[in-house]
Formats: sequence, structure tokens, C-alpha cells
Amino acid sequence: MRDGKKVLFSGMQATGNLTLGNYLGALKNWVSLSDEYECFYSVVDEHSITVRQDPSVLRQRARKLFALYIAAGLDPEKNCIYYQSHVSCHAELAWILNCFTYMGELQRMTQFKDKSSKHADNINAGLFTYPVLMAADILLYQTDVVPVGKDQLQHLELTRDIAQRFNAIYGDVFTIPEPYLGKAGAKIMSLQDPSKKMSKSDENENASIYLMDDPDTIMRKFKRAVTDSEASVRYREEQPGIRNLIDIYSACTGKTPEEIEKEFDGKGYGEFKPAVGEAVVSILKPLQDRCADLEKNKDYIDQAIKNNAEKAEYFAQKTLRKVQKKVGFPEKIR
Ligand code: ATP
Ligand code: LTN
Repeated sequence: MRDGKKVLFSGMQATGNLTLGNYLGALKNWVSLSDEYECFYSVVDEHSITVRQDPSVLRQRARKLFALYIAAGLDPEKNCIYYQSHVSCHAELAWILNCFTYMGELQRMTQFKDKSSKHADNINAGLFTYPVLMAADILLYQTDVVPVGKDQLQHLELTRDIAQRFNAIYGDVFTIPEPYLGKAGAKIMSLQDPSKKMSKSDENENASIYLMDDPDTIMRKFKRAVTDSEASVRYREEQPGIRNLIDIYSACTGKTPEEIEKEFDGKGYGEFKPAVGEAVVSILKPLQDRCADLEKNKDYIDQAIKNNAEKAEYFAQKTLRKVQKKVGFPEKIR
């Protein structure tokens, strides 16, 4: 609790180009929660280097992501939007929490298994302890809720376990965070293989809608989306491709799957797919325009980067100091 509001924390990596999955599963919910909570939204650039990055591309993407948070509707005066690497407490707390996390726990993480099979030539220790840095992100701000997509629930469960373990030894140091899953869009699947999640690191460009795709590209990708031979717009287990398109349409329009089934009753995919494409364009186009305007406003973004890093640092330091004292580090002599 801070100023009578619960604390919310979330973050996104600046790796690759953001997809519709990132927007519907994460960013869109962040905006809808931002009035109700005291919010911290981080561009988690320290997480990004668990996979090799080109330094100048990473810097550019991180800045773009920062602008995108604002373009999506997060006011940087009301929400603390900042780069993780600007607040050194994250890395410091992560070290301490590493000493309260078991190898066996980290070995069970499905994201680690996925990423280490994708990057077999670079299975570094950072990739392995990635969830501990994520736990540090969350616990530093005494976070109550963490809005994430379903793929991150396992990491959040681990964060809770680490926090409970620490509290059991040292008393009530950390708030135990709860996940927050949005209703629609919690897991948007690949347009080319609906058994896989839509991911910004997918090699097949047609599998993902990127937030910066132009309207023609978006329409084309939806027309080519893999569906099935049933030809009816039904929200059923056996039709994962169509289910995914219904989820996307639902998240963009606010209509329920039942309403969508009714709307397209007796109509084929030839009508449904372009309708989904148009619904997505109508959401992404304004976002792209706002982003382009913001990027021209360098001073505004720089100021937001500076002010918010200071604010985040202030709160993070408070928790870090407490933790350092609990584990037995000597106080600094000032
Ligand atoms: P990568 O493909 O590089 O692993 P990613 O696309 O999964 O990345 P992240 O930066 O790991 O993206 O995720 C940012 C946020 O977006 C997280 O809260 C995550 O749960 C959410 N998210 C990512 N992909 C999807 C998806 N397909 N559907 C719903 N939410 C998603
Ligand atoms: N691991 C997350 C990104 C992330 C995050 C966080 C999300 C890093 N730290 C803290 C929520 C809270 C991901 O890959 N999507």
C-alpha cells in the first residue's frame, strides 16, 4: 500500500519488435489498471542481455519501448516508467535472492528450458537466474499485483516462494505479490501455429502481428492465418486457430466470444478474417501515430526517463537497505 493505493509492478523486454500478444496480454491491461494502482512499469533491459544483443539496437529498442508505454496511454507523471538498468538496486537484490533460490527450482522453469534449447550455444548463468532478477524487480517495490500474460505465471509463483522463504527467516520484509491476468488476450497464439504463443522472437514473420505493422501487412497476415476446414466461427477446443482469432477480436472490440459467434453465424472465414484484421488495425493505427509524435519530442521523453529513475531508485533503496540489514551486511558509515 502506498498513498492508500496498492502497488503494481510489471516489465517488458526490449528484445525484438513488440507483438499484438505483448499489447493485448500486457500493455493494454496495464493502462486499464493505472488509475487504480500506484504503478511501476520497467523496460527490463538487464533481462534482455541474457540473449546476445547488438548494443546499439538494444538501446534503440529500449527507447522505443519507453515511448510505446506512453503512447499506449501510461502517463509518465502518474506512472513510474523507467529503465531497469538505471536502478542498480535490481541487480543488488537479485544477488541476495540468488542465495535464497534453489537450483532445482530454476531447473524447472519452462522459459529457461525453451530459451536454452533455442540458444544452445549460449546457455549462460544469467539465462538460468533470469527469474531471480524478475523476483528482485517485483519485491523491491513491495508490489501487491503483477499483471502478466499466462506464460509468466511460473516465474511469479517462484517470486512468491522466494519472498515467503525470506520472510519466514527474517520476518515480514517483502509483500507477497499476486498475479493479475487480463480476461481477454491472456495468451495470444501464433497465426501460423496456434499451438505456440505469438512471440516476438518467432522466426516466421507471418506468425506475429507486430505493433508497428502497417494496415496492409496486418490484413494480409490475418488472411493467411492458419485455421481449419470446419469453416464455421465457433469458439471450440478443436478449432484452436479460430479460437485465437476470436480471442483477438474479443480483446480488440470488447465483445464476448458468444456475441462474436452470433455476429458471424452462417458466415465463413472469408468474412471473419478481414473483420479481425480491421479490428486490430483500428487499435494499432492510433498507437503508431502517437508513438511517432512522441519520438519527435526528445526532451519530454528524456525528462520522463530521468525523473522516474529517481523516483524508482528512492523506493527500491528503501527495500534494499532493509534486506541488507536483515542478512547481516554492515551499515555504511556516512
Ligand atoms: P520473447 O518471444 O522474446 O520471449 P515475448 O514476446 O514472450 O518475448 P516478453 O517481453 O517476454 O515477450 O513479454 C512481455 C509481456 O507480454 C509479458 O507480460 C508476457 O506475458 C506478455 N506476452 C508475451 N507474449 C504474449 C502472448 N502471446 N499473449 C499474451 N501475452 C503475451
Ligand atoms: N520476464 C518477463 C519480463 C519481466 C517482468 C518482470 C514481468 C521482467 N521482470 C517483473 C513482470 C514483473 C517476461 O519475459 N515477459
